[in-house]
Amino acid sequence: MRTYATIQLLGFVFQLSFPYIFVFHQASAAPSPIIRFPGDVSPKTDKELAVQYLNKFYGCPQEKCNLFVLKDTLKQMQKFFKLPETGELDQNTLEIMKKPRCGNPDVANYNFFARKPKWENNQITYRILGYTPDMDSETVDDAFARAFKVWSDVTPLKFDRLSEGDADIMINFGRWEHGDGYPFDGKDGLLAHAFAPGQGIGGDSHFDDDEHWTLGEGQVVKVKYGNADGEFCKLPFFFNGKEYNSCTDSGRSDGFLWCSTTYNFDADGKYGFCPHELLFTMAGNANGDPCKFPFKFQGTSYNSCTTEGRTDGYRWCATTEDYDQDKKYGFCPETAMSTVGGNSEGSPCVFPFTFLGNKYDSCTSTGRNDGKMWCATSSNYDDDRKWGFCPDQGYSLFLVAAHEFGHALGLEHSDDPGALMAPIYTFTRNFKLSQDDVNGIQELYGGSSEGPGPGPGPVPTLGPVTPELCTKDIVFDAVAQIRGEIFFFKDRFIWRTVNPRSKPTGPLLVATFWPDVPEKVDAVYEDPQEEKTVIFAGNEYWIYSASTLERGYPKRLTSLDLPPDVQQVDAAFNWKKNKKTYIFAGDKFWRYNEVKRKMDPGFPKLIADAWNGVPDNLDAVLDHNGSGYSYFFKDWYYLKLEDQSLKIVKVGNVKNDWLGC
Ligand SMILES: [Ca+2]
Ligand SMILES: [Ca+2]
Ligand SMILES: [Ca+2]
Ligand SMILES: [Zn+2]
Ligand SMILES: [Zn+2]
Repeated sequence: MRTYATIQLLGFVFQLSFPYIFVFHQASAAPSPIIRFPGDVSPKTDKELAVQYLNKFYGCPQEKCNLFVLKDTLKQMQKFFKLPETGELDQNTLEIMKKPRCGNPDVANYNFFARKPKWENNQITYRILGYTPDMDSETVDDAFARAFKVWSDVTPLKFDRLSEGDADIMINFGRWEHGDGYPFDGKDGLLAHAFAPGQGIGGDSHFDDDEHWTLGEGQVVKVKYGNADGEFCKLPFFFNGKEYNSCTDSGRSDGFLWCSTTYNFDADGKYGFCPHELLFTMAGNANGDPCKFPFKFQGTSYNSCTTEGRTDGYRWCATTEDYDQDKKYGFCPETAMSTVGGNSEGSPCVFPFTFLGNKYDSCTSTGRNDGKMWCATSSNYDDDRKWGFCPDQGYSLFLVAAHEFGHALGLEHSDDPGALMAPIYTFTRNFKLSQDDVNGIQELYGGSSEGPGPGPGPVPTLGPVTPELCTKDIVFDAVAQIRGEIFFFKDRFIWRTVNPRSKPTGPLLVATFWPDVPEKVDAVYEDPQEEKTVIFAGNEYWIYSASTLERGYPKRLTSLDLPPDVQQVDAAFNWKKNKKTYIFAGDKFWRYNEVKRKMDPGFPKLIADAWNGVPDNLDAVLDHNGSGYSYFFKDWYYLKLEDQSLKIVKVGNVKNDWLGC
């Protein structure tokens, strides 16, 4: 049995010359049937999903919430999300209904918010009752503290953390029905919910522990021991000529998982061990001592962490050989390969595993119709039927908590897609509270006493304001026709329309469809060969099939044969006339052959030499399908070019002709 002391001793020995034999089992190429996984919520029909959604978030009465009768509720939902108000369950509407979101309703005066409740005192207390095993407790504490600070920065509110007794805002994690009659739903779907200010359950905030809680960009792993105790794994990291995306036992013979805390282990040598029950446990009553295997519990011997004896599904172990006698225990930390959801309560993946007779050496989406990656948690799924989802980017506990605390302070959902209080979860790297959120919270509690005082001149805005069409000229970052619809891009937002003569609907967030691209894009076009969306931002580009990012992207502009001094492009479009893609930057342009997947020779050329009267430094270019015209956008105006004659037939105002203002 390994103990704390031997781990420390072994910790510095890396056997770099360990020989490796990699065996890849190739799963059979035959298509696999879609199966029903035990413990998985059964795949609902679109109609069932919609009825449930409208009931839960729009107050559509349970028995009478029939889509044929209640078109109006659907229209209300479509209005809230800036979708065309068709009253039909169309693809755009379903796509939004399937997004991960907050469990609170979107319509006021329903369920949680009967009046306009607020806390009477500016001194508000909170208490963290439970922790997720996904991250260490300091990281969780810090995420909650930062989430409260989002609100105290713009109001006179002060938040004090209590470690015992009753606090105004009691914070906890839970699964499914967790004691308040508003059950969670397994991985994804509902992420969290919170109650409006008030006595008892008022202000309390609950987080679904079937989610993979992170800071939004993959597993957060704080290492133990090694020479970087307490630092975070740097994923991916580089070791012995290879990149690692998770903790590894490479270079070790004892099976302990480790990671580098800087990108280059070979150069820096900074490392620590990844959480493991043989290193430490969490909470419980054993001061974090490691598990002791085997241990005895109610007469049975256990060789791994177990959920026996608990109803909440958390994995635990004894920290002495005999639990029955010593009663010492702790909870098992998530390990590098811990699963999420499923029916294994976070047990790690077991590789290789057998599924429908095939062997798998890594996570797979085989057998599912939702594309989610999963693994078995025993060596044979067919016999044991134990499984879980593989860790992904996860949800940012900070962002979700900041949203929930907004409810706990009295805010309802906002229909401003740029607001923190919008109901759908969207990851953003550089979070800023939007002006809509600031206005909402200051209406309840007033401004920050430390903020800029009243003085002459306009009231300064504190957060980003979601742009509105028609109020003033918008210079678009990109315009593109994608799957038949015209999309207008501006910062984090898009507007879209099928008919170029009608007012586009929106705004929606770019991240709703293309979650990985930066908050400002430079150019977008659709590759007509494979109906893929190509998005440029800075010196990189992304390729999507529908909303799925192609493997290996983003890539550098140089991999499109653009010269390295092109750090950004202005516009790109695929010209229907010759099916070639044109990429514009400054006063030059290039022509890309989509079939040969390379740049045509003889480019760049000067825009002034080839495009009759088209200006340099364009904003966007669009070829409107089948119309025989291409459109060049520059500032507030656009040029309409006849494809055949290459003549500019019109110079028009973007606002009047495209935005229906
Ligand atoms: Ca409370
Ligand atoms: Ca959920
Ligand atoms: Ca542009
Ligand atoms: Zn919410
Ligand atoms: Zn709850």
